[in-house]
Amino acid sequence: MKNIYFIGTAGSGKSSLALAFHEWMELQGLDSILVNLDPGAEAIPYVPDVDIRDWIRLSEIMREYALGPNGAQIVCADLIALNMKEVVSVVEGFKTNFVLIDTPGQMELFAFRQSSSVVIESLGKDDSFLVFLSDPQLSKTPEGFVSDLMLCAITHFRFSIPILNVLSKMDLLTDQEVEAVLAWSRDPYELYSAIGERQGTSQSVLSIEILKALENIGMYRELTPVSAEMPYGMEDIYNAIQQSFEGGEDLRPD
Ligand SMILES: Nc1nc2c(ncn2[C@@H]2O[C@H](COP(=O)(O)OP(=O)(O)O)[C@@H](O)[C@H]2O)c(=O)[nH]1
Ligand SMILES: [Mg+2]
Repeated sequence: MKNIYFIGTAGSGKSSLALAFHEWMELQGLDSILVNLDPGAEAIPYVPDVDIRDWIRLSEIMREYALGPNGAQIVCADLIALNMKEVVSVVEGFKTNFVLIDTPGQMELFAFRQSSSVVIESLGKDDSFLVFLSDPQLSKTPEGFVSDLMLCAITHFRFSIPILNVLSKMDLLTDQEVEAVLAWSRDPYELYSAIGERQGTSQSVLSIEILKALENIGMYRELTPVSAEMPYGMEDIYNAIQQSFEGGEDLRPD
């Protein structure tokens, strides 16, 4: 069983991409299940096979603990860990090869809470893979691109499991914008010069210094453009997962 986590900022397209990838896998004859880990999810674009809301619901926690939505989200994030034993036994009951995990809306609830380590350990850390979604509205400017690269690096640092950084919703950008973002991701000097064009601001100086640090720690990698809407890039996600687990061997039926 391989666990694929979809993680990114609120609205970056996690739920949509998890569904699009599930549908693509189905077409390839690959079995997978969809797991919703967001206790506060109100509208999900799919019917989850396993749903954390069967154990924990944001609205109920707000009532029970007399908390607002933000405080309740944090209590929920921590409660997920307490219920993981049961969640894992339900997931394992599916006897599937791929578990696609849609993480909570706000990425800090997953990336920055200790309970997410419990989630990952419970489902099996060695069999885990992260798909980090960069939001195109952020990544289309050079400084936004650096910020997204940092978020991805922080996520990688937190979990130390293999990670693929995708440019989500690429259909929302023009061809030129996609090309520019991909060029920055391929070649740091392209990004240096894009930032250089906005020279003089303290923000651009900071971006360059951060970029150098990211390069030094090996977090500078090519972005994979994807779109749940089109759909586009699903095969690239699959290949990255395969490469990470099997050294590239394809598990698809002939
Ligand atoms: N154009 C476009 N819109 C998308 C795509 N993926 C998601 N969206 C939209 O972006 C919004 C947020 O998507 P969602 O999957 O709920 O994001 P999440 O909060 O990260 O789970 C929704 O309105 C989606 O319809 C995509 O590939 N292309
Ligand atoms: Mg979602």
